[in-house]
Amino acid sequence: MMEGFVPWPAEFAERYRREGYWPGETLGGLPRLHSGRTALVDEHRSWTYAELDRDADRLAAGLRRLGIQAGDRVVVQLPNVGEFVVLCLACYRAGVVPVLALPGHRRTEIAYLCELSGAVAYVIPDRHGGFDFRELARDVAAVSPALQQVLVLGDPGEFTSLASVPAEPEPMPVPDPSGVAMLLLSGGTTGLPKLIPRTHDDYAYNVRASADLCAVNEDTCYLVVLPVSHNFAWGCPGVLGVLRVGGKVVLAGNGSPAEVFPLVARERVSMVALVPPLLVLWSDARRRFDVDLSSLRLLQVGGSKLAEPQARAALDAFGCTLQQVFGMAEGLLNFTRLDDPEEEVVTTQGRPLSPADEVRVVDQDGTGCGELLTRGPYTLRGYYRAEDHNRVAFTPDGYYRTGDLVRLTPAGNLVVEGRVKDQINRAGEKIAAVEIEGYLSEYPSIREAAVVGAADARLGERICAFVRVDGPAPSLTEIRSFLRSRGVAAFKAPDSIEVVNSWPLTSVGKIDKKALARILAERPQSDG
Ligand code: J2J
Repeated sequence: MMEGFVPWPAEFAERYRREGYWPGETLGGLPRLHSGRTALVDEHRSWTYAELDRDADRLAAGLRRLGIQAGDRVVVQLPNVGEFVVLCLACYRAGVVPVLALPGHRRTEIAYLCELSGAVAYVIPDRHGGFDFRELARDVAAVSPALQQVLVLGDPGEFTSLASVPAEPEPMPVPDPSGVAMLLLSGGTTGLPKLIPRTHDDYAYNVRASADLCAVNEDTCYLVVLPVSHNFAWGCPGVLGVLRVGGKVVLAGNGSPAEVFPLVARERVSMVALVPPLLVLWSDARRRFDVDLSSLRLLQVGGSKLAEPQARAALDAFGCTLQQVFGMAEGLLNFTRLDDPEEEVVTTQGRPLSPADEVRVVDQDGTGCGELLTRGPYTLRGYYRAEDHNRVAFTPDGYYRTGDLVRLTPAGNLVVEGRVKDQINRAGEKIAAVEIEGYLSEYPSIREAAVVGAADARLGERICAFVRVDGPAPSLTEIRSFLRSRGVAAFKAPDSIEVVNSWPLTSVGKIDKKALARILAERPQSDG
């Protein structure tokens, strides 16, 4: 068993097997069927199922030949390209454990992921979004002693070309289904993101049950506009759920209506996962584009709270089924059902996917609203190599403390009312406030910083940094370039800065972030 992984207690694992949640499926086995059909389309090319299967086998063999062994970790930072899918399948087949980073991550995040995971390889595109990832890889390699290989999609420079890796397929032992298949990134609340171990057993169930719930079948054409490495797009049911049953996956570089609507029409896309800001953009744009979107059957939306008027506007604009998804890379997924009454769909975030999901709402003040705790057949029992953090993130009986405040409707659906975790949810992107506070406090003229989320009509929340300064107050541009120079992902940069002379304090003398949030809330809302 992988060191640093917290398994389910034996009695739970036995029960999940006995009750059929964990039949012993592994993730690499998924697309071995359906051979002549188109499996995958990206901006540059397409793969049939047979081609995807063969490419995954060849790459799995090639990874082995490079000396990357079962159980080794590989940090994967690729954009929405077909090679991401091939690589993950190859890793699953070889028992190699991909660590799914986001394209926006930079030196600070990637070096940390390499160190924490002990990665032996790092996979990047040559350039993407105007950024040269080989420069990033040089910086990362310089501080990551365990890293032996950098594999590059495109022009490799001094590194190894990903295209040169595939080798003649060889028989390989099927990985243990109860072993770790991959490491996903958490939103993080206490600093840099934690790593979430997902086993073959648990994730295969996550994928299969989500696909069943969403009635995915071989006629499904699933469009990916969110980062494909995000749990929502990858496995809920996402790419893996669609490939499992012989549907088609279309990978798009971004979600802008001008680029994506014609693609929906051309490929006859039937299903897509969106975050609320994208759903709003799509709804607003719907009437401006004379494009045939009649193939759309299911719009999934999740990642941050969808406001009821926005849900109604989407129903008006598209006239297809809308589904709210309240999920987390840690595991638990809540979905509104395809046949739920419209009222539940527009006002709630759905209910747990599995009959084996155990949820508790810790209502301390009798208001009906409290922190959501959960455990189940696809919810982690501990973050990877995070013993201290695990003591606070889980109850002694193994429930994960989600940090989300929820209430239950009479119909049994959950409504997300807020959160207790010190995190900002910017357009579905999660950022730990303390992480940004740490960077800001290193800025020469900043003495102290407190970062809070401010309501934003477009993003849901934007990042507002309150600072106490010694000398001239930094501008937003200065802060952005400071963070860039520290190798921090651009999506973590504050959207606004507020200079204060003193802090509102709580009764125990800490900075009162609720009071700071109230200051922002009392102002007229920006429309972004
Ligand atoms: C309010 N808050 C939500 C929702 C997530 C599907 C969908 C989303 C994610 C995801 C995911 C929310 N309304 N509908 O992995 O498979 C907030 C909660 C939650 C956190 C998890 C999936 N949907 N959230 O967003 O790991 O605070 O996963 O705990 O990125 O996002 O974030 P993440």
